[in-house]
Amino acid sequence: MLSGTNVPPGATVARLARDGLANPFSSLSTGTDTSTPPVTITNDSVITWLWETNYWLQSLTNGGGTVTGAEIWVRSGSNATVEAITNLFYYFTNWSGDVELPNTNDAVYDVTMDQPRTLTANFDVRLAPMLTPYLWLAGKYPDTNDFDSAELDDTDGDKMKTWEEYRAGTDPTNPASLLKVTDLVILTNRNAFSWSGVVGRAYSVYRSTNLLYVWPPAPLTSGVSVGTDGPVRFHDPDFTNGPLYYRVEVE
Ligand SMILES: [Ca+2]
Repeated sequence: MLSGTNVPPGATVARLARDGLANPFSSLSTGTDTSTPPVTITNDSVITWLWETNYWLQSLTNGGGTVTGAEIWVRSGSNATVEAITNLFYYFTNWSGDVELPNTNDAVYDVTMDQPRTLTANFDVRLAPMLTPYLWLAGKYPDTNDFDSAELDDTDGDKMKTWEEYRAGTDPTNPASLLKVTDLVILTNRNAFSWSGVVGRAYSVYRSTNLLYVWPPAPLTSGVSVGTDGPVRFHDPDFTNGPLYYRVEVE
């Protein structure tokens, strides 16, 4: 910004540049409202400013974490350092976007600002061995930090391990919350039974005539879902005489 144009003798002019303006020729890499010293005009004068190119360093995040060192103007050709700060129960995976190779897997990352850059820090959730997120386990068991063991427990005694309850969408701290068959009806023209469904889960139903054999690879039906938590009713009109066994699986 130029103030004091068409100035009378004795007046002063000053160059002002505000960090964050869209003008890429600001000579300022940091700070706000910095200006050159005022210049006193005593006669007809020409003032030429030597603008230096600066590039904007932008950061984004994907997942659980933040970035420090970005959202600044950096003088062209200079290095900048950003750092990915990982939230609890997450881990940093890599940088993406306007990256320089290699080193995109290091949380502390130096880049040469020879162009505007937008860097995305990617984070992912930490998982126990059976793929239960630490974050979910921490919500259920706030008094432990041994989540690898916690997912193998059955703390509510309902015969479902914690990692199984995570996959089923049930509560591992509530013995009334579990995946189970809730009723079975044998009619003249079909078998029917229900199980406890959870929103956001999909179920497959298998049928076998003998538990000593492996379950058939193809389910009777799959992709069964519910709009609200509650019983899911399944009808099997194509049954044979003799014992039949059904299995419900969370996909
Ligand atoms: Ca339970």
